[in-house]
Amino acid sequence: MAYTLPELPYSYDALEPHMDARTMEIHYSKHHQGYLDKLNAALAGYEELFDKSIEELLKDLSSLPEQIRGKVKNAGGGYYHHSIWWQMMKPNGGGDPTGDLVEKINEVFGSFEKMKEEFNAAAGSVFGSGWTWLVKDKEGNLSIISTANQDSPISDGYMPLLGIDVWEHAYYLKYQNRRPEFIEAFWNVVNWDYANEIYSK
Ligand code: MN3
Repeated sequence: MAYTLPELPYSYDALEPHMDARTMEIHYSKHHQGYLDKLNAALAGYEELFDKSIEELLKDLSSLPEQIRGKVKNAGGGYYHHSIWWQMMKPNGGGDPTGDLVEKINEVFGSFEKMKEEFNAAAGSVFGSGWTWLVKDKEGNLSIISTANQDSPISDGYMPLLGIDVWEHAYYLKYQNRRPEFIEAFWNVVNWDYANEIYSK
């Protein structure tokens, strides 16, 4: 069984005006689909790997045959990151953090505002293509990290609670070169329920 494209949890225009419908459509139906197709193609001849989840593959890249390791890292990372990113956003999202996460954010960063500043600065300074994440480590601590290309935080033992795709394809149609505006807009659609759910695991 090959990997499949998870359903988008809302319509293409559901995150307007922050995330525009045209970008959402292309991002999901072309880019996410493209990573999926490349991942499935890379695993041709290694069908036994379809028994594992994409998380399992990314958490243990070194166990993969060398011929496909790079492809799984890139295409598999892209497939996985978009699958979780759609869930990290929701219509009428945003606002302040909720649940147990509030206390942890205050403890680690001082306040939500401080956390946001650090996140925005990190996302704004990613050079080239990549992502910025709020992650939880194995001890349950939070930090903000950036990853290049589709390198995955889960390959380094982190669980992503929130993240932002700062590849140009994520914002160029609406925001052109104004990445900081796109990053700011993200906070209006953040799905804190998702972040809390992962944090509590
Ligand atoms: Mn993308």
